[in-house]
Amino acid sequence: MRRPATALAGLAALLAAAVTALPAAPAGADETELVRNGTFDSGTDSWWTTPNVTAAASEGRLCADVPGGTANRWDAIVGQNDLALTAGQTYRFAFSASGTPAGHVVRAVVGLAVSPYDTYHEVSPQLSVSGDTYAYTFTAPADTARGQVAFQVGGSADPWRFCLDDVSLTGGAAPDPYEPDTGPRVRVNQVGYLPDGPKNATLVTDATAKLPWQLKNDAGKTVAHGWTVPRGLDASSGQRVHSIDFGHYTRRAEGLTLTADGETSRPFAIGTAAYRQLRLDSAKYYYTQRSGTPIRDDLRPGYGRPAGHVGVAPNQGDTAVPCQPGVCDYTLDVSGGWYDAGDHGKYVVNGGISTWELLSTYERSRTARTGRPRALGDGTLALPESGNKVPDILDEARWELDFLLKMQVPDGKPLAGMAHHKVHDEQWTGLPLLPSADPQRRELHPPSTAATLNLAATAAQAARLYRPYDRAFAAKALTAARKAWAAALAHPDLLASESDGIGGGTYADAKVDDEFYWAAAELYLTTGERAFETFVRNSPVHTADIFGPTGFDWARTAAAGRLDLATVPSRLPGRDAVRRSVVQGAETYLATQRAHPYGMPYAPEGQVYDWGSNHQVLNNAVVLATAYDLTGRAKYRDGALESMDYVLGRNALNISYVTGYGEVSSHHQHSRWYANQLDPALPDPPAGTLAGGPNSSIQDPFAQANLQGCTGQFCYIDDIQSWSTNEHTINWNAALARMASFVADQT
Ligand code: 9MR
Repeated sequence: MRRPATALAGLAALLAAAVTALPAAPAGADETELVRNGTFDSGTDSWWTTPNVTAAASEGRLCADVPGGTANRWDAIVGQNDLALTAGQTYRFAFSASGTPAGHVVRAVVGLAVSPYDTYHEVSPQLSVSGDTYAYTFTAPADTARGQVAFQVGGSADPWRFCLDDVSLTGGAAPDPYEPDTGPRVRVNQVGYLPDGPKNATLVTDATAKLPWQLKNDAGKTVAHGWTVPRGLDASSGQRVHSIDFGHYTRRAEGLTLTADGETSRPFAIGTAAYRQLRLDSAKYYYTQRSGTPIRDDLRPGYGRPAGHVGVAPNQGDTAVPCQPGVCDYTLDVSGGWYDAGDHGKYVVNGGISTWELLSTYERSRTARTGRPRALGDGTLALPESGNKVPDILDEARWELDFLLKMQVPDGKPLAGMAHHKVHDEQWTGLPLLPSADPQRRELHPPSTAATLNLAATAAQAARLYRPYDRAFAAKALTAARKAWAAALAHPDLLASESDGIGGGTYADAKVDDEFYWAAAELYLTTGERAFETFVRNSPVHTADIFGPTGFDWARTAAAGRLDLATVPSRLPGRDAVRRSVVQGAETYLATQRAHPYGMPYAPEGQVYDWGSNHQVLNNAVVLATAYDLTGRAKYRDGALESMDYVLGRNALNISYVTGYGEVSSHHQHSRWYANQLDPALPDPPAGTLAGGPNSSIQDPFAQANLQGCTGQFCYIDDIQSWSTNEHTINWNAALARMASFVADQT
């Protein structure tokens, strides 16, 4: 029997349909069948559909006529609600399905029928006309009486016919514990080592005595050999390991491998080409994150898509966005900018540090001895603006800067000069969802001091860097920066709310003395004015030890100011002490790295890895790289280079965290539009996309189901559902771009 049609479509229909009595079966009892009438022997009893789907029993199956012309998978659904699931219990989920004509995809989901619609397990097989049987096991991450199986069949331009049979969900299935496939026990930088750079690897072994190793060329001939160094138990992985140093071998080659303890590493190169490409790819990442413009397929083959959030239905933004109720009485055109990550949100806090790190990549190319300003110059990144005689890296950063300026509260309005903290959807949207297909209402969130200072800092930095190319823009940016600075001084404690996290991330930051310091530093470096100098020198942040284990990020921005004060020419009194403080910070990271058998300059207290730990590793490497720029001492350069090894494969999981780099690399990053894992018609993230990486707090249900009890480096899973370990973001990729550029400059 078909459930009576509800008025709402999409997610709302899931909610509306979740109103029948609870089943009597005890939650998660062994081998209990939870699905009612899964064989359709009593017609379509217990099953519901969205109003646009016509379903009926046909030859002992359920067959549904699915309309064409819907945008999202969840715009057409066949489902069953009120399934009781038990946290930690393993379930077997099985069904048979067919699709006519061939090639259609069903997104089969077990998850919550009610907000926040968490997905506990999902698959998206492509259906055949004759039909196939599918079976999976998964572990429920939470207790619920409001579980659901849903077969999402929307998103097709043309109508088609979907048939379903033998749907089953049974508890008590044999647990299927997640075991990462970590491949050979010899762990290397799968991308490569610089000919004259350090070359280190890690061997996982229980052997207590040193072991021989061989470096082999692509013909299998040994070209170098030596002995491992036993390192004992590694706290970051819980493994027993040895380290291998083959730095004395300096000949360029492809397809090298390292053999020890009967295992042979994944292949790698000694050379430089990959880093020149990584410099470009990590920066090209930003074009495909652009909002407010179509992504041109001729510039990014396979990635073309319509403009997102330009006021064209079903989008409700971003050309005239209202505030959250009660926050303001105006609308703003905040179109443009980059999407923050795999979501459709745009955040000034985080946009700021991301822009800074790209701009600082460019600025370093002009101030550092090994810098090469033309490497990211005009014509290097295949942008729509390429050929305009402005360095491409500045063109790309400008896309975000223009957005940041639009987020400033207009003159004459309350809090004029402050910046709205963020703009995003009213509710979280599901995956996959192209930006242009997002139907949610967009809202501006209250201005915050942190956002205002992010704007002040980056606009001030922009004012000095764009001046040779666009004087009018440089002047506009400086005016906005001064205005933001004055507004922040007048409202020094408008903090974004920790609880404002519906439909978008909070990016709440309770401590803004570091943002004040950073903004003052950028304003000083651009203007040389006494007031900013005084603010910088009087700030306790100026002399504080800011290079701790977890370094810097969107919330801890003091280093952005400190690194720029150390490297950008100025007459700052006491500048030598500033430079020394950066070198001291680098010494700390060097010490961490030397003690670390995986060569990481990152060892958080208790091995509690941060959200986005990969970029923490890279930002600590930025401090090492800057110490090299300041002193010319090789040990800092080598420390910075060795830090890349971890991110590119010398790690406990034997994975390169950069898409398309290394034999095995992350490619299922959480994203609404690089959602190939869920929809074969969509691409994986582009080459050069950094995954967030191990996160000990595993906040998402998928990671919780698979990684419970994980140690440090193991708290990662390359699955699109794991938003807390495997997202990609503009701030993380900025750290990669900054380091890729440094490494490429050492060639
Ligand atoms: O990277 C952010 C991390 O440091 C925070 O702890 C977390 C919770 O606020 O949010 C992360 O940022 C996410 C943002 O809020 C929304 N877009 C995706 C970001 C990466 O997951």
